[in-house]
Amino acid sequence: MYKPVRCMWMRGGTSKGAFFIADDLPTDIIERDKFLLKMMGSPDERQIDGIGGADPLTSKVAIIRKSTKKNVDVDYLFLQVFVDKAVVTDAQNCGNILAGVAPFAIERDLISANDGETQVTIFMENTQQLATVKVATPKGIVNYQGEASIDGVPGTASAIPITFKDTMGSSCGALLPTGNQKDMIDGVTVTCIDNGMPVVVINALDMGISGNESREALEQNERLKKRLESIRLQAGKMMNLGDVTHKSVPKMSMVSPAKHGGVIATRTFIPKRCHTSIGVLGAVSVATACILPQSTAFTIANLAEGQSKTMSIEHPTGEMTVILELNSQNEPINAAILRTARKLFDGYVFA
Ligand code: NQM
Repeated sequence: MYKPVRCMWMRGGTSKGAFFIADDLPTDIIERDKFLLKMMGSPDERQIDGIGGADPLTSKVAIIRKSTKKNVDVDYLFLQVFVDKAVVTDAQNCGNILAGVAPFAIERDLISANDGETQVTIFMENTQQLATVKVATPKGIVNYQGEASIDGVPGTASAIPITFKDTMGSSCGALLPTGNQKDMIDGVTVTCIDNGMPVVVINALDMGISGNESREALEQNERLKKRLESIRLQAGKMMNLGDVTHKSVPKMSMVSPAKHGGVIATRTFIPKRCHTSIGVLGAVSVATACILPQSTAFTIANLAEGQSKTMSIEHPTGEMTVILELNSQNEPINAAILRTARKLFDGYVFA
């Protein structure tokens, strides 16, 4: 008999995932991961025997609990369920799935909502850092419909603004975990950076691509993928992430001059598939690389003056705007972005 577990399937930003209350899942991590693999249908490229969408961007899990921390509403643990491998990892955070956390917590009565708008403070367990999110809650009920649009998602929905605080060194312990703004790996100059997400930033030309290619074209480029993976495995060790063979970090972002008036253009491997857009915290890390004078991004980035920088990061399906606040030493102290989310299905998943 397969066991039913209460689950909400939600779109968060440009990703989709299964949202659970922590108490509804097995406490034993091996048992929990067995259940998650089974319910997603992994390992299988098609995830035919599960609810996963056969893409890393639609094979994600959020586990939420009411927080016991001071001034925090809920704790959020993100898990990436690999599509084609029996791997469930907490080695990365996810700023897209984060957009669904506050609506889910309100729907499940973990927190009470105001009449109008509700501000929710979320502790992100993966990186032990905080995010503050605002959700439209007329009459105390989550409103998913609205006029905000984000590239990579058709139509419009209610805006969910997110602010991240002090995300430097989220997983690697330092903004520049190698101690340098640039390093050389396999003869390629790279910037290893972590402002919320570990990312290796590389000039697209140095990888033999223009940076205008589609996701599909890049995923067919076997030579490129091999070179990226070789650099990634070495960068992982240099970034204090250890052996990253079975981890979904660091992300590999190839940058080129912006084509649509933005700051920079990106093509990002996460890390085996090419992202249809770019991850939220991935974009924050790339935006941060743009302001470091010796980074691989600096010379090609279109930067505006000022301590508050509105930075449009272009990607294969449009752009993502990151607002980066810098202190007087030009260090990023917080980052803001806009997302939307939608409840897609609520019920029980069987595994
Ligand atoms: O970087 C994909 C996504 C992500 C992660 C990935 C994300 C982030 O688009 O904060 O959102 O890079 O694996 O959901």
